[in-house]
Amino acid sequence: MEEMVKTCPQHTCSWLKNMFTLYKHEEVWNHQQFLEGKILAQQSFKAHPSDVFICSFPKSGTTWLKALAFAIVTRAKFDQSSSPLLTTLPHDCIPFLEKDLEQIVENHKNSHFPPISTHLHYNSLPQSILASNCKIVYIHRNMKDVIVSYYHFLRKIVKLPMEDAPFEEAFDEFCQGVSNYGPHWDHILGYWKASLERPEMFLFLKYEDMKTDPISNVKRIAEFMGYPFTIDEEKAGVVERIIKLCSFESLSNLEVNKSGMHRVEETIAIENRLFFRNAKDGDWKNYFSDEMIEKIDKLIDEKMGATGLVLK
Ligand code: PAP
Repeated sequence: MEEMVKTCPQHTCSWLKNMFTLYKHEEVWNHQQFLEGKILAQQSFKAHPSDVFICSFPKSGTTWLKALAFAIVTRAKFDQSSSPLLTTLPHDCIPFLEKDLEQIVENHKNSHFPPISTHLHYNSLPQSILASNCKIVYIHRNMKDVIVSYYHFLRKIVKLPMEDAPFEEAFDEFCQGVSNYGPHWDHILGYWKASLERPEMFLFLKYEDMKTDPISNVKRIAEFMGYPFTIDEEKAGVVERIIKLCSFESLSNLEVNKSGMHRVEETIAIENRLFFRNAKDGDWKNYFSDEMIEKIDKLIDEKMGATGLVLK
């Protein structure tokens, strides 16, 4: 597998002092470990019709959506004082297709636990997911904030201060489609087009909308996943409690998310705190020059204009 990956076109990110290399496969750029995970999943993953996939481009709200999905699905078992979310990073509560195949097989055998997350493009999903008509919850976020979030996440992983990691270069690279799971727009377009063809399979969520109206969005997620809230639950404030438990303020202040580590593979671990930065909408305004705004708005119009999806 490693040999195969090494034959793919490569790009080494100079803005990260050449400490991060991406490989292009099926028109998508990936870090080696995610590409290997993709190929393994494509070769061996067998979906169950009851699986629900949480799909996203990196830095689009995955951690939040995973926490919400976990809290929704497990609410009969745990409340806000006993939830594993209090002691476990959301990424470790819901398996990731490109990494946790063994755990997913165990979950299939032992229990009914539908959510599985992935960053794979729609066209790269293992065939059995589509053949089984699995439900897909897709979250997307405006491209400008995704770029800023991605920039900080990677530079912190390789431990570079901002002055040593030129944002302009990171921006240009992203706009060329070269980022982990990039191009960003192809990710969104793939799911968007599929959702037009098979609307019953998809729930499309926007990070910014979830922030402005969490209650109706959380109800939509629960309903779509097959775990609708009862009227009694709604009256008892269960929806609000789940929103509070999974909020950025609550999760980012938990000890596990301040000091714990997330194992990505045997030899690589990421600090949990890197998944929680500031969760601000429009933080890009602190980073983009006028020229960058012009360039990216043009790119968004070019790539996404016809969809009606507002991503600026
Ligand atoms: P991932 O792809 O590495 O899992 P993902 O969770 O999709 O990352 O995105 C991380 C962003 O979500 C961060 O945004 P920022 O860099 O602009 O701050 C992170 O702060 C934000 N985030 C994490 N948890 C939450 C939450 N509970 N509510 C809202 N936003 C959150």
